[in-house]
Amino acid sequence: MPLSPNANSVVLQVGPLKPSLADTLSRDYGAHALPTNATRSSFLATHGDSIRVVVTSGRTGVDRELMIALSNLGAVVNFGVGYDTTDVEFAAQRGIGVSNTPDVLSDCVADTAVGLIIDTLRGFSAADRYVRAGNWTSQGNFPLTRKVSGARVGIVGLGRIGRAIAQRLNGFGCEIAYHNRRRVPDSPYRYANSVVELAGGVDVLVVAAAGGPASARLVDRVALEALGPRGYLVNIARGSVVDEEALVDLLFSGGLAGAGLDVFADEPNVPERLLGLDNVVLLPHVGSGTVETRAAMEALTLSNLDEFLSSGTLVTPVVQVPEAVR
Ligand code: 8YV
Repeated sequence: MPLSPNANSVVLQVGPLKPSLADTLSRDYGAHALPTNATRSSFLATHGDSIRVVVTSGRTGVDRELMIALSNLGAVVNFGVGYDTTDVEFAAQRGIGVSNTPDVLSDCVADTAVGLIIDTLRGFSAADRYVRAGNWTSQGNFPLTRKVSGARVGIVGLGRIGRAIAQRLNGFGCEIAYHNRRRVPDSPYRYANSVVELAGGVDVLVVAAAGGPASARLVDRVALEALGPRGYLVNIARGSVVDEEALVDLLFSGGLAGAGLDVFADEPNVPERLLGLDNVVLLPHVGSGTVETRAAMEALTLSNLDEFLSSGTLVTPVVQVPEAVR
């Protein structure tokens, strides 16, 4: 029997979610959805103290203010691997667990990175536009592009997704180097001590580092200048990791050869100046966006929710619920 929404429910949806997940939360858990309009404060005054778990996504997350308003919150269950919109430090201080959906999306996000590398270096999207505009018949052959196989690729962030990207690029005979907060002990790839050092020695710089305050503008103007006029930037992580203004300036002035971007600093807004550039491939944050992967992310989100409701713990925690409050 549909329970939506149950006055006694302890589950709260924050922000938009995959429709089937939102339906399940409302039907099977009687979940409330946090209003985004003027009724938000009265909703929080009425239900705030009874909510035990929030289900949200990387797009929305739970900030400090909302954690305070939900005085008995025990867990934030995040649909997505990235959780930079949730204040995890504050959650940890308050004994609130946080989970994400790692591993299940690494293949698709890595596939997207490789797709962007190929598209950006070979200019396939631009070539497609060329055909559609009738330029092949009126102007002749498309200009020559840049070879992918054997390219030198630098990966910023050698976590699960970074490693999956490297694994794929091995098949292209690419020379791979990386920079990471810490050197990865068992890694066969060359380690660079800084992003600038990495950028200075590669043809393509791929950003695969987690977002959040610690990585904000990690790829700064100096790093982009080190990548240089023959270098390409690919970002499948978070827009915040790159100095977007510097990126746009350099793409415009010829200071970079091109870029493949799935993520932006202020989604869904894309810097207007990029829209007219043919050496830039722009995607609307679709890295994990396949039927199979989104279903796996949904299943893992629900596993975390069920585990929290039944045992007070999380299956894939970023911050585990402390034993004292389970
Ligand atoms: C999703 C993502 O688009 O997992 C992430 O961190 O960025 C993507 O997989 C997003 O989380 C869905 O809201």
